[in-house]
Amino acid sequence: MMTLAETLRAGKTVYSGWIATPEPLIAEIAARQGFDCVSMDMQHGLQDPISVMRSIGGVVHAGKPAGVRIPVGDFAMASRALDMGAELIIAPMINTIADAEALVAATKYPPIGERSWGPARSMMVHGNDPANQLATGNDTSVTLAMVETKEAVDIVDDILAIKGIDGVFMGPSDLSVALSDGKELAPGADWLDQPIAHIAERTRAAGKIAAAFAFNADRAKRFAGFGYQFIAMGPDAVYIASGIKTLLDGLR
Ligand code: 3PY
Ligand code: MG
Repeated sequence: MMTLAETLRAGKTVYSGWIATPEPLIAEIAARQGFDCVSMDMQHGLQDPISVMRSIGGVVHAGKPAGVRIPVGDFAMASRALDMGAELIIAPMINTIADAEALVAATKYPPIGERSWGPARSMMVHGNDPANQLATGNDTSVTLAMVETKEAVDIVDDILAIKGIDGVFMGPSDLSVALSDGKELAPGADWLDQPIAHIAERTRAAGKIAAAFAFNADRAKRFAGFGYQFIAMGPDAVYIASGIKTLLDGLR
């Protein structure tokens, strides 16, 4: 099976589930239902370290790669999620070079970063051995810095220039709030297209992975058209709500 990093490097577009509920079965169902990857959200979602660890097991058991969005500034959790078998780390609110460097330090082994050794669970779920884990760990982990503020957009080229940052993940909700000076939550607004396209363009120019959150399929297709290659859709409550709506509408 290809790793997520290999799939992305091969230029494929990856659609990821986005699981806020701390229940491994939901993550596993999202994987089995057809997402290319499943990401657990610890920032605004209700996931905790144990639910993340169990959810990664379910997702990998279903044959898909798992990602984790860590809480703001919790770089220790980034290392732990990789040790639990995640292939992708999404770090919110990376607004300074220091933030980006701390993220790399936590997610990449020396000489790129300072990731501490201890991937026992990761090696178990991926069938890896220590020598291979050390040799391939930096290439098989995908480190994405979220760009979702004015500060981050201003320094996006500098963030992308950091070795160990594999790409950026654009958050349209925070971006709309930040760029409207707190006046609008408008993740689907037309005026947001220009900065959204700009972030993808700069990321592609740097040869890195452009990733984004899309709240529906139309937005996902639009973002793919801008060059976004990893697109997360959700959260899981939306899947359940739309499934219930479809069932009940069928009664009418
Ligand atoms: C945002 O849109 O701000 C995000 O963080 C995506 O979940
Ligand atoms: Mg956000």
